[in-house]
Amino acid sequence: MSADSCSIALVGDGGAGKTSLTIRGIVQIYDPTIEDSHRAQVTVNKQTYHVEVLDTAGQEEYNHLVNDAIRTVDGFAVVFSVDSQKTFDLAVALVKKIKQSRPASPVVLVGNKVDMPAEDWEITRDSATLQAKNLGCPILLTSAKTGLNVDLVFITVVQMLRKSNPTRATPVPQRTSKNQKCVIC
Ligand SMILES: Nc1nc2c(ncn2[C@@H]2O[C@H](COP(=O)(O)OP(=O)(O)OP(=O)(O)O)[C@@H](O)[C@H]2O)c(=O)[nH]1
Ligand SMILES: [Mg+2]
Repeated sequence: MSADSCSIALVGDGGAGKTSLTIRGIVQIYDPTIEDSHRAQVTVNKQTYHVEVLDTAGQEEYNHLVNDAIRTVDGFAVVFSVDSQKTFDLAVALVKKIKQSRPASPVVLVGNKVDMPAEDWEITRDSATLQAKNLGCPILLTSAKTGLNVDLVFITVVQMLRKSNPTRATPVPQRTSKNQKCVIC
C-alpha cells in the first residue's frame, strides 16, 4: 500500500446492502460477484485519499474471505439492515471480532435501508445507537436506495484512519471547493 491510499472493507450479513452501498454512485451496469473491489476517492477537509473498497460476501460459505479482509484492510464498515435483527446481531459480533483482532483499526457500524417504512424496522435508532456506544464505534444510518449518508461511511472511516495513523492515509493535493466529498469510481 502506498502512502496516499488505504483500504476499507464492507462486511456484514448477506442482504444487508454492502454491494448496494459500494456501487451507489457508479454509473455502469454492475454484475455482482462473490467479492469485488473498487477504487474510491474520498475528500476530507479539501484533501483527497485513494481508497480501495472491498465488498465482501455475507453468506457463511464465504467467511474465509471476510476473515482475510479482517486481517488485511485498514478500516471497516460493518453493515446491517435496520429491518433485520439477524443482520444486526451478526454486525455486533463482527464489530467485536474486528476490535479484538485489529484493535487500532477504524470500525463504523452502518445501519442500512433506513428508507424502509418505520413498521418494518426491527432495530430502533435508539437501540442501535446505544449498542454502538457500548461497542465504542460510531454509527451511521444509511440508505443505498436514496443515497442518504452513503458518502459519510467512507469519509468517516478515512477520518478515523487519519486520526489513528496519519501516515496510513496521506493526502493527495486536490482542487475542490467542497470540504468533504466521496466518489466511488
Ligand atoms: N429499500 C432498500 N433496499 C436496499 C438497500 N440497500 C440494499 N437494498 C436491497 O437489499 C438487497 C440486498 O442488497 P445487497 O447490496 O445485494 O446486499 P449484500 O450485503 O451485498 O448481500 P450479499 O452480497 O449477499 O452479502 C437487494 O435487493 C437491494 O436492492 C436500501 O438502502 N434500501
Ligand atoms: Mg453483495
